[in-house]
Order: sequence, then structure tokens, then C-alpha cells
Amino acid sequence: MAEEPKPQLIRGRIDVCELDRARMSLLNPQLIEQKRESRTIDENAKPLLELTMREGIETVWDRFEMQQPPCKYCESGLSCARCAMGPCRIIPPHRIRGVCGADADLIVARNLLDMIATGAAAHSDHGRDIAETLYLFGQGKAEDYGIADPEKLEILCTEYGIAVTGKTPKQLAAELGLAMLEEYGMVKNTLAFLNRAPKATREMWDQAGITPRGIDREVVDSMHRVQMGVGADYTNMLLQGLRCGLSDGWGGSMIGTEVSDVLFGTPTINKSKVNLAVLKADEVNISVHGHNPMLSEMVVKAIRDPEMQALAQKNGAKGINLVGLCCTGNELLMRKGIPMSGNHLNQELVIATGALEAMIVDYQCIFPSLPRTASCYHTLVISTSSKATIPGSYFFDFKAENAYLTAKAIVRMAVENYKNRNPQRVLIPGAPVEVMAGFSNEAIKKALGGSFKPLIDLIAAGKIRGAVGIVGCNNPKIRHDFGHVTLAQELIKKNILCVETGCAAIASGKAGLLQPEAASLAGDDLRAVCESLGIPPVLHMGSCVDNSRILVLAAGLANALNVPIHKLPIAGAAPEWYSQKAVSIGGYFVASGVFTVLGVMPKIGGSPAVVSLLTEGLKGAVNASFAVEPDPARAAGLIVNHIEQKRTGLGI
Ligand code: BF8
Repeated sequence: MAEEPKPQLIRGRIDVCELDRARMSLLNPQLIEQKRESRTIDENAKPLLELTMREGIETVWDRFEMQQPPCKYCESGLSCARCAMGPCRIIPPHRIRGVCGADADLIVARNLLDMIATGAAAHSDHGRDIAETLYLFGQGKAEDYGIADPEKLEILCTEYGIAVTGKTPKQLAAELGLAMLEEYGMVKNTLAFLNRAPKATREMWDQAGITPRGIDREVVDSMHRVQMGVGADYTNMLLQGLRCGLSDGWGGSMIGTEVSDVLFGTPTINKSKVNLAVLKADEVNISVHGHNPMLSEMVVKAIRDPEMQALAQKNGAKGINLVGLCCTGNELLMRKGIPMSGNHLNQELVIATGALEAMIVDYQCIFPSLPRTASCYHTLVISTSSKATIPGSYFFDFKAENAYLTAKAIVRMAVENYKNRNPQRVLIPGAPVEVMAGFSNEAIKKALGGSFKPLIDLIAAGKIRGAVGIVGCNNPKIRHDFGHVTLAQELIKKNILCVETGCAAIASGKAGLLQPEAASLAGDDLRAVCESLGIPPVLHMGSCVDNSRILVLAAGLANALNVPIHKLPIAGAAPEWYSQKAVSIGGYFVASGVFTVLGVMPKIGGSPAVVSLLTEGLKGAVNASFAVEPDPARAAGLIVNHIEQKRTGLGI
């Protein structure tokens, strides 16, 4: 029998708690009380936030405050540090060009394209890891995995032009995996999933010259244009940003979503629980944080292993409690109903419960400071991706080929850490909130009786005025969860259905909006629809790569009506975004024809020309644009107007 792998401690144990606490211990009780309220609307987070401030345990909010005020040139996108002739800043009236000659418009556009390419690369590389797992499984090299949705495997093969008759699921997995991997380093110059978009939308992309070619190619093309002496025209740079975004949304992210469904199951409607109180005082608590379900699905298997259960009992625990965080948590919530402990700004607070034995991370959205936080407790931070080794963490080189054995070794380490917990320091505030999740397009269709037609009829009859995708992160610039929750509440009141992913969906879950009972908060018509179907007015559609499900939903509605996506009464919103990945998502929403409202201003204010192109000019190319509105109630107003205009355009 193969031996379980051993971890490698990256750069030695970090033990900075006392230092941090000495540095952070200046707060007075009034200030603590004020910050506890102003930093978050998450009621279960508040007592823990208070504890971190009282005990001087540094959090993201403290670091944000210490970074104030920001450099105003960086904030408006007017600084450039790309090459060794700089760094440069644009300071009118005299410093109006960088050393290379780039003006404000070019510097802002170059910075923005860099952000989009970074975000698209992250999503798409995650998709590649999943496609590679499918390929390796097909080749018999990743036997811990299996095919959970053989029907979807065949549907995808057909979309990719792969004959299915007479082939085993393994053969199909190998062929489909390879065909998808080939779309990264492309020779055929088109992506299979683009065919899901309405013909008129594809023609619009062709006309604007933004039809994506290979997935990697668009990222590399973008980075090429960002190189000094290449891209010189801001419009050209930003159109490439849209093309790069499209290669993420209709390419890498869609591959990530669809293949994860094949390997781990297409989500069906389920019930679970969410918020920091999903941790249990008498069990081993393990959180999985990051994005890629390759690892977290194996951890689910490993905690159910009788050997691990027995080990937990031997260590004095009643059992093993696995909880999710951020998007890898969304993947598990959607498919397995695993409870969700929180979103982006909850990640340090989960450790501050004092009840977490291990935080297992893969990649993306993981604060590099987590081992510092963990050093104030017994918590182990366990990193698992060679792309994201974290100083102070225990690293296991997790690969598809050694998946289960590695997951078991990780769970063993967590369980054996239970005895190091100090029960005096455990604080698990309040009670969890129930949620209904698992709204894949397949699950939505099933709830509607087999097709999108009833939804289209309801929209046409005005019972549902339209649909809005609320997506993205938390950002300490915005009171935690306030943007998401307020926007969703305002929209459902106006009979607009919300579909959500990522940290937005988790925020809604914590606020009770993902329960069928939340229908009572909706306008009369939407309430009646939700009550008759037994569903919430806010539907959880998954992780951030699952924004591709929102694209497929939009395409499904547009195809049924025989119109391009931009004619639909729909919109997108990212009220609390922070990540480069969110900029890529915004790019592909708008490029697909979806008006998108951002709650945080991107770093573009230094170029009125770029601002005008993104908020107005793009309409000429893709019939959609961005808006920026930090006030969620006002953002709802913009969206309602937009949806009513689109309804008028359709004559409904
Ligand atoms: O991919 S919503 S903070 S966890 S980036 Fe990150 Fe933003 Fe959360 Fe998921 Ni998406």
C-alpha cells in the first residue's frame, strides 16, 4: 500500500501573535463598538470582530485602515511601474506623459488590461486543472476520481464534435479532456462553447473583432499589448480586454464549471446551513478555502473514511465537521450540501472562533497572512497547490494522481490537532441560517417543469420583470455584505429575480435571502411565483467560475426568444468586488451584452476618455456598458430603469 505523503513546512513556523497583539492593542472600547458595527452587517461576525480588536489580532479591516490614505495616482490608475525607465506618474500640467511617452489614457488602459488578463488567467487556469483531471482520469492515471454525470459527459462530447457511440465513459473523458486542453493553446482559433451564444451575439463579437481565439492566447496577447512599446491606443487595449474576458467566461470558466459537474455531479436543489456558527464545539472542524473542487471533493471523501472517524473519536471529538469558505465552499455547498462558514472577509474570523483545527487552502482569495492569524490559535494552515505555497503553512503537493491519499493525510493532521484546542478560547457566536442552494441551470429547468419556457412566459407576462446576476467579492472599502444584501433586497421588492454566485451568494445566504421564506420580502408578483415553486427569490448558482452558468442561462433565454443577449431585460452587478477575476467577469458580462453596475470604482478615474468609453462608448461595439454606483439602493434604481427599457424594446 502506498504511504501517505508528509507535509513540508514552508519557511518555518510563523509565530507572530504576541508581536501583532502588542502592535494592535491601542483600541478603546468605544472605538471597538463603533468598528464592530461599521465594518460588517454579518451578525455572527460582529462578536468575533470585537474579539479580534480586543485581543489585538490583526484583520483585513485593520490592514485596510493602516493603508489609508491611498496614493491618489495609483487610485486613479495614473501610475505606471511596468518598466525600468519608470516608475512614472501623470501629474498635470507638466508631467503629462510617462518616460516612454504614454499618456493618462494609455497608462489607465494598460493597467486595466493587465487586471483583466490576470483575472482571466486565474479562472482559466483553474478550468485547465479540472480539464486535466478529466483527461488523466480518462487515461487511468487519476483513479480516485470518477464520472458523476455521464449524461453531461456525452452532451459535452457532442458539443465538441466527439462521437460517443460505443465508447466507455473513460474513453470519452480522455477525448473530451484533450479537446478542452487543446482550446487553451489553440490551433483551430475558436472555442466550442461560443456556439452556445445566440447567433446575433456571435455576429456582434465578430463585427467588433473580439471573438476569442485560444484561451491562453487571449491572456498572452493581452500581456503582449501591455509590454512597453506595443499597445499605444487605449481603445484597442480595452477591446482586447473584452476579448480576453470572453475567453474566460465562455472558455476557461465554462470548462471549469461543466467538467466539475461531470466529475462531481451537476448541482440539484438542496438545503444546508451558512455562517460562522456552522462550526461545532465538540467536533473536529476543518474548513476548505479557495476555489478548486478537485481537492475539496477528496476531503469530503476522506472525512467520511471510517478510519478518520474512529481517529476523531479516539482524540476525544464527536466527529469531523467539514465547512466551506469562499468559492471552494460554494462548490461543495452546491453539489454536496456541505455547510458554508462564510465569504471573503470571514476568512480570518473562522480562525478566531478558536475551534478550527485546520484551514485547507488551494488557490485564489487566500490572505497570505492566514498563518499569522493562525499563530494566535492552534489552527494549522495547510496549503496544497504548488502555485500557492504560503510561508508558515504546511504544504502538501496535491495532484490528481495522488488525490485521496493526500486528502487523507491532511484530514489525519487536522484530527490529531483537536487535542491542541483550548476550549476556553472557543467562541462560536449565534446559530446558523438555513439556505436552499444548488440552482444549476439543469436544476432551475427541472423546478420549472423541464424547460426555461415558464420563466420566459413569466417575464413576458411581467410577473418577473427581469433577472439580475449579483456576483463578486467583499471589499473592506464597503461595509461587509451591505452592498450585496441591500441590492438584492431592493431588486426582489421590484419583482426582479436575482441569481447569485461567489461571495455575493454567501452574503445573501447569511441574510436569509436564500430561503423560500424570503419570498415574503419580494414584490407581490415575484412572491407568488416563488411560493408556487417553493423557491427563494434569490437563487444560488455557484462559485465564481459558475458565472458561466449565468451566461448559459442568458443564452438559453435569448435563444428561446430568438434575440441577442443584449435585448433581454437582465443586468449584472458586482457591489463589493475586489479581485482581478471580478474585472474579467465584468468584461465578459458587458461583452456578452449585459449592462453591469460596479459598487467599487475601478482604478480608471484618471482618464475621462477611458471612463467614457466603458460607461458609454462600448454600447457602439457590444450594446452594453458599465456603470459605477457605490450606493446599492441607487444601483437598484439604475438596474430597474435598464430592465424596463429592455422590456419596452421587446414590446413586453
Ligand atoms: O472567485 S467572489 S472574493 S472567493 S474572487 Fe474571491 Fe471574489 Fe469571493 Fe471566489 Ni470570486
